[in-house]
Amino acid sequence: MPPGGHRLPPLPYAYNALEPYISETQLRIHHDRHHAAYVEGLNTAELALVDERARMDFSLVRYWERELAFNGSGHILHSIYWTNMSPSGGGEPTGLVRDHIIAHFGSVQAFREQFSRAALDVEGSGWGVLVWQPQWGRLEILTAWRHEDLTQWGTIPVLVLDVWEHAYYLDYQNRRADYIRAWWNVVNWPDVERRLRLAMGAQVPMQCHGAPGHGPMPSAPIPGGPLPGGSGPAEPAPGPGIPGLA
Ligand code: MN3
Repeated sequence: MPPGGHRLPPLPYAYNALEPYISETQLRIHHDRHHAAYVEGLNTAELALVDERARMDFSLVRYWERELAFNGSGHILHSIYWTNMSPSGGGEPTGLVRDHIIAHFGSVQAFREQFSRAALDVEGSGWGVLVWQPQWGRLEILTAWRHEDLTQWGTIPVLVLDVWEHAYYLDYQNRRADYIRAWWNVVNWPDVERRLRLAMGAQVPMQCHGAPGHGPMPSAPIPGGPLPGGSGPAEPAPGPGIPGLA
């Protein structure tokens, strides 16, 4: 992906496909205007930094780095948000997602309530985000202010909920709790599982074992391996180097 080459991904369903939970008008404005603006902002920031490097003039680098973080994170989170929803969504998580939710949160109900409350309590504009943290080898719930604040480095989002007012105001006005309750009816759990499987193949080395000049890897297991006793197909065993993604 060259700098400035980002494009708005099309919605994976019709604009009216998530009704009655999210209206056609709401979805159209959110995708075609808001998400498009983040893609444009990301491209602009990247090209501005290309220009600063060419001129060796970094006088505006603080501004463009902030634009890069904000718009890049906005583009990524919205792209995940669309695929995390489906007209045939809702219901309960199964298989690998269910196993890992229960392993870390105790129960699907406890997870759902923590996630809903975390999203509800985001001050102003932000997100509820379920992440896989390769460092710890488990799921975690984070929130984001705007798109990029309050995150934890190295995490990989697998389920995201946009709680900016632009995501729900036309349908729910200021009733964020009603929007969150409705949103569970369109959650695309198979997409969450697909993302979790891909995320579990990732490695984000925090320590220097195995790096050039630092000696061999310790024999301790690397986070991100299969959940003992979990259902579903076994994950590929993590090893040195970058594992192939399923
Ligand atoms: Mn949004």
